[in-house]
Amino acid sequence: MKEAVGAVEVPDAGERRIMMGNEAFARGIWEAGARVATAYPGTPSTEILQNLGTYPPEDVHAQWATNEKVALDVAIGAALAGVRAATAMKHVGLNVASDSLMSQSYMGVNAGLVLIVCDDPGIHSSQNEQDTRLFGRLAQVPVLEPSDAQEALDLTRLAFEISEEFDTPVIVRSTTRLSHTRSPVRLGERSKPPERSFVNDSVKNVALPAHARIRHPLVIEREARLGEYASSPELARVEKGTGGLGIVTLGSAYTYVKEVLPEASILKLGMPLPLPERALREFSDSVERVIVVEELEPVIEQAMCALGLAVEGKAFFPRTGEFSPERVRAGLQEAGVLEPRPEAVALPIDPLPRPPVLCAGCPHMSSYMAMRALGARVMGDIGCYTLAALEPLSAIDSCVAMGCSIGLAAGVAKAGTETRPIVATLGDSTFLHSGIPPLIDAVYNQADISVLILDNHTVAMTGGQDHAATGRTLRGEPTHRVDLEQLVRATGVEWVRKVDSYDIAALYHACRDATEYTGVAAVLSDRPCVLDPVKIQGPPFEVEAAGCTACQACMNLSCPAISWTAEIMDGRHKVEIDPIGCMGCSLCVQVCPSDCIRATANGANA
Ligand SMILES: Cc1ncc(C[n+]2csc(CCOP(=O)(O)OP(=O)(O)O)c2C)c(N)n1
Repeated sequence: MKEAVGAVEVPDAGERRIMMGNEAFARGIWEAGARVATAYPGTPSTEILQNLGTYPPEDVHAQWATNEKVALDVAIGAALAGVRAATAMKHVGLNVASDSLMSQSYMGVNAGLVLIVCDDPGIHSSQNEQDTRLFGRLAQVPVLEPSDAQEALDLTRLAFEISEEFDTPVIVRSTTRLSHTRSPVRLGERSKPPERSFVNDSVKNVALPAHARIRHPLVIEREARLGEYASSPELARVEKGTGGLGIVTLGSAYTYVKEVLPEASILKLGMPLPLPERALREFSDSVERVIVVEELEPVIEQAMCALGLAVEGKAFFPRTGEFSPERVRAGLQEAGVLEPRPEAVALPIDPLPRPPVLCAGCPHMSSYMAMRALGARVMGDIGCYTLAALEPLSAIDSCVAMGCSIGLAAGVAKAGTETRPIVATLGDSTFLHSGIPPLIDAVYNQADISVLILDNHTVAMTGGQDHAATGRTLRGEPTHRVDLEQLVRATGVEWVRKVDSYDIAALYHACRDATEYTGVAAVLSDRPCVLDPVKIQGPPFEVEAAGCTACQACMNLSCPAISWTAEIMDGRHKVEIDPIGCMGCSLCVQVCPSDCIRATANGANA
């Protein structure tokens, strides 16, 4: 065992461990001898970098980036400078990083460069369920697709080898299911890749039109060689079964097929792109009927059709949502391959729906109370606060993708059709990620909007990571802290006010004044997230039932600690506060018109 800073241990080679997919990706990056790893958090990918941060810093430098493009650029720079480098992101993160990836594909690498991109079939915690394989095809780079944690480790290591051998960035595609489930893994040694240094090669390293014209044919030629490599038995594994049916599958879908149809002949693809044409043709020839079982888009199915191979797939399986053994079974039943099973006995359970809510004491609640009170047209953004779009706050009118709020607000303002005050709301991490260019744009183009930055000093949505305005690195070391107020002023915003998110009156007045200002005005609503670390202001509050008129003012905060009493008093349900859930933030006290919410007897809340 080797000690790492902030880490408990680095498990030895040869050990067998139960690992989450994301831990295995981290281990694979470390075992491959990578020296630089960088990411912007995003579910389901976040734990990869968090986990790498537990390996010795002298082995691998792990850091949070301000966004995915910056992360990829740092990794590209490290690879150009001669060390293996990795970046990890969620699927939509690749949209942000794609500008660099498209050119990097032409340039190739020096040392190995690997992108771990985690898709989210079923949209557990994302804004869409795009299929990263399509990006791989567009960028003409290889995509590897593991099925379990062992393959996550092994294929990550292999990805670095492929990257160097074929001079290309490599994508390893994961999904929520793989990233967040655990399976056994045999650990390996950390390899020592050959030492390299920066190679002076302008045609290769500088993306100029004249150079790109030379490089593009090489990319196409590389694609053909990679397709042949993808057909090798290690990456296109045939598992001979009985009968004339052949299933082509990959990723998590492979494990479901094995569960519901263990006797079928299977072609398991470890590297679906570039297309393993030879392996697909040979497999098709060896069976009577081919069905492709792939999550999301029919990438393999359509490619096989284009090769003129007889194939079925999405006629039986959906293009949306996450697969499961039940879904795969249902598809195979529809294809007439499996007999219908007797109806499952439904359990007599009717679980209460639990929609996601803001936490008790969440500092974002007051900001959206202020928005409602102002009757503002609110362009939202992506973070915990997107939940304010739901009842009872219902205070966000639109939200597209990270960093879009300010641009959307400016567009609404320029349309000239809106009579309400126009406000963009976004969190501190989102502002740093992609909110700065649109703020500069709004000032430059004299948009008449207000910008409300919800500064809770963390990336709460993905579990409380640090960023450039927290003053701490990924490994928790102190570093420069970006001053958001100064940053906002530097873009040219002259009207800026910073208020405590827990002071509803001050927040409301600041937002009202901002909306009355002509031009871009900014309010920083400032209060650390209650969960990072848990900050309990004081003992909980309670309601004096006699004074409660059930007016719902406190209910509208959407605080999960506030609910109706079960019993009826004076002819109505009254409000009660769960003393375990209450964080003592006092927001409900501030909005109660009857003044009937008090600190509990042993408390000292004011
Ligand atoms: C391009 C992209 N990258 C990452 C994510 C994952 N993600 C969603 S919101 C968010 C940031 C939230 O932080 P912040 O804006 O500070 O708001 P908070 O959740 O702390 O309230 C992240 C990283 C995403 N949805 N899209």
